[in-house]
Amino acid sequence: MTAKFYTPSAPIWCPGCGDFGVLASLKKALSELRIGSKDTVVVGGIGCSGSIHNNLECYGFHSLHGRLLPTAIGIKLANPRLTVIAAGGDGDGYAIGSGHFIHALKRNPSIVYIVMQNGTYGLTKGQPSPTAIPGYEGNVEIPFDAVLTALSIQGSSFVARGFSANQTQLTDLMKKAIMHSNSNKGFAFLEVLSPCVTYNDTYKLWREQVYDLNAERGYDPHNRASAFKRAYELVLQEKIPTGLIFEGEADSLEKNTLTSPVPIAFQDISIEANLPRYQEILNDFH
Ligand SMILES: Cc1ncc(C[n+]2csc(CCOP(=O)(O)OP(=O)(O)O)c2C)c(N)n1
Ligand code: SF4
Ligand SMILES: [Mg+2]
Repeated sequence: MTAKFYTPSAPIWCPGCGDFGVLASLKKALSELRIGSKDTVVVGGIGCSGSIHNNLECYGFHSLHGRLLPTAIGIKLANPRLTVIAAGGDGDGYAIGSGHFIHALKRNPSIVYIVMQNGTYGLTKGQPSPTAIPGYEGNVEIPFDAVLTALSIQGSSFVARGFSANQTQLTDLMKKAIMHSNSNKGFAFLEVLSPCVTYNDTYKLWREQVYDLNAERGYDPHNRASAFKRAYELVLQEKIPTGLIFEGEADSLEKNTLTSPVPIAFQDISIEANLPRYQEILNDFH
């Protein structure tokens, strides 16, 4: 594969798209944490949101639709020293990519996963996504709630939700998510309510519905059972819980699987250095 150096381009999003807010707080979080461009990889999904990495000065990878998580996990396992951020849409992550989402929560790789949730397939012009509300483009189904799902998976270690229109809270959540994964504590899942002004303008509705759980007296983000109970109560009241909803401890995928102290990316894989081992493998086939 060839490497290409380039200057970040201007976003292609419609004026007012929530994804601008996601990009702004991601840039702010990375710069406030002083994480260098050369140490960062952003893996984009397919969708309007999935072009976010084109606007950042760091390594970027445009994955296949719904396949950004296995791509990002592979990068992390090859070089755990990198800050690895997967970022895509709700269609990408909760429809075609839903199996990868569930298993990433279970395996707990130390990467950040940002989902720009807009209740629609923006890029393909406004079909209902799994998070679409009843009545949107003929949808009759109860929306998929990724936060409740993430809380219900026992291996999950970080679950948060922000709103692109609340930059202070979102930047704080991004920093917390990056610090969680960069401390090798596992998978930091951050859903961001990021309205699609062209096909599903939910700014007004979401401003009324968002509810900051961290502002609630006595809320304990370290207790999975009470976090689930409270988040579910709020959903039944047609509120959308935001903030750091849960942070717990579970062994990370790297801890459970990597055996060599030298990351794969730094190992000498030249034929000369490995000839005896290659010979041994070949002999096994004789
Ligand atoms: C395998 C495959 N199936 C379908 C598509 C068509 N497609 C492109 S983007 C997209 C959905 C995008 O929705 P979402 O992930 O929510 O991103 P948004 O545009 O809303 O940010 C679909 C179905 C595709 N590119 N590849
Ligand atoms: S179509 Fe929607 S999601 Fe896509 S750039 Fe425009 S406002 Fe954003
Ligand atoms: Mg979408």
